[in-house]
Amino acid sequence: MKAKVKGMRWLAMALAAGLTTMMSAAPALAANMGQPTDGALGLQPAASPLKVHAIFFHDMILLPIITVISLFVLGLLIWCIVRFNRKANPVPAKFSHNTFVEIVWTVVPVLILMFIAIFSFRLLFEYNDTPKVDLTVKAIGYQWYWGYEYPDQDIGEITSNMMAEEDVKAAGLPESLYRLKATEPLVVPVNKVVRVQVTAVDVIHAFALPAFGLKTDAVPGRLNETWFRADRVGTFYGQCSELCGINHAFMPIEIKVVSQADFDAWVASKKAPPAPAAAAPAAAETPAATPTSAPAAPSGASAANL
Ligand SMILES: [Cu+2]
Repeated sequence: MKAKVKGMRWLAMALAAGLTTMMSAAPALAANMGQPTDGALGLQPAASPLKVHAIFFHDMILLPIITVISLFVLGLLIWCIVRFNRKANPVPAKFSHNTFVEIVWTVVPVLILMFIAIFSFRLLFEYNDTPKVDLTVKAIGYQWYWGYEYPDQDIGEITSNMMAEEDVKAAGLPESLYRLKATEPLVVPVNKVVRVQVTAVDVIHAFALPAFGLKTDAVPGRLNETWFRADRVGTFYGQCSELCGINHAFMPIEIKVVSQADFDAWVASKKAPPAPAAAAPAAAETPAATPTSAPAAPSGASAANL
């Protein structure tokens, strides 16, 4: 019997030690900013205030409560198994109610949930109350890619597909960016409040990016809204997070955070009508062709013959 108790104690200690090691190892492994890290534990590092607060809620509020409750229940189980098995307790007690215990196990969970709710609602309100907006972008989910619009900058929809595996390799990018790298990123300025209006055209998708704590459903016929303020320059990756069909895993979200000057330059480049820029070299190399083709234009027959 004593040996059994010793064994149980040893098991409990081993479990506690394992849990501590796992928790202390988590921050060291979760090093990659803006993308997943192989073998890491914990949430991706934060690059926006919402995510900082979401991590606080998870690490400082939920995780300790979950750990304490799990260990408490594990202890109760072990105690029951050891103390009240048939050999140790051949004559079981016959009572079936205990008012005090019943009140405790009703009131304590209510208090725990109320405590969690204080932090949970604070975070929910923060997600909901968008601060003064500096930039509005619209993200539209399609089967299976994203379209980005900048209504205030008069930039029409930019199609953002997944970058093919061979293109990721050809660009010299790490293999881990396959299925995260997009052909066109969503470009935003750093330290500016970006409002993202999220919708979809065909089925429900979800606009999600862990480093900014974003996860908003893209629902056809509805305009959802979320926001972020990227606190550093860099490239951040997310993925559609609503099972939306066969190519669900192939519609990444890439957000490129740049300085205001770089953003202005990018806006100017997107605004410039592409036709003249593309036509310029062609026009330069065919100056002779233009006069000859111009007189030919009225004569439909000769143009057709050519
Ligand atoms: Cu999707």
